[in-house]
Amino acid sequence: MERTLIIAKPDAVQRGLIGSIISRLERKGLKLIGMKMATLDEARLRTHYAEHTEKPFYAGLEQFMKSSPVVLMAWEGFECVESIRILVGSTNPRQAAAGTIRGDLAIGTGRNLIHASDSKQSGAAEVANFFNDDELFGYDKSEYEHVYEGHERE
Ligand code: IDP
Ligand code: MG
Repeated sequence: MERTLIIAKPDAVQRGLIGSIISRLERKGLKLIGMKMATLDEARLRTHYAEHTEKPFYAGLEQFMKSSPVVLMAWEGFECVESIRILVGSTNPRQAAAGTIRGDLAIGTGRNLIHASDSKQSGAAEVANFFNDDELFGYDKSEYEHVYEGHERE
């Protein structure tokens, strides 16, 4: 099972779209294993967005990500990192496919509602960065036999 860190960004909180984001992932059949609200500070953002700190948009991105609380979530599922990136859509919401979260609900690249991990490795690392072990929940999901074949959930 892979893990993905999802951040409902300040625009999702301000626009009342937290529930829509959660619903999309729930409806896919994924398992929510951790969730909390937080205000992200500069140090956390610099670590999280380490690959972007030298880019021209970073200052604006950091300012925006600090502008109001966010909702942090850890999700788990079979090959879920790629599935979630597909559900989330392209970074530029104007180019994101209709039906995706960004394609349906956002316009600006710097206001694209949601962060989602981009690889199995970053998913594991990002979940570990934002959640302590006692904030993550392992539990049986009764619908799993209707979502997965047996070998996919081992
Ligand atoms: P991703 O969120 O789809 O993985 P990344 O390239 O990792 O996209 O960029 C991280 C975040 O930085 C984006 O989600 C977006 O908020 C912001 N960003 C990326 N490129 C631009 C840009 O060209 N202008 C403004 N913001 C950008
Ligand atoms: Mg990224």
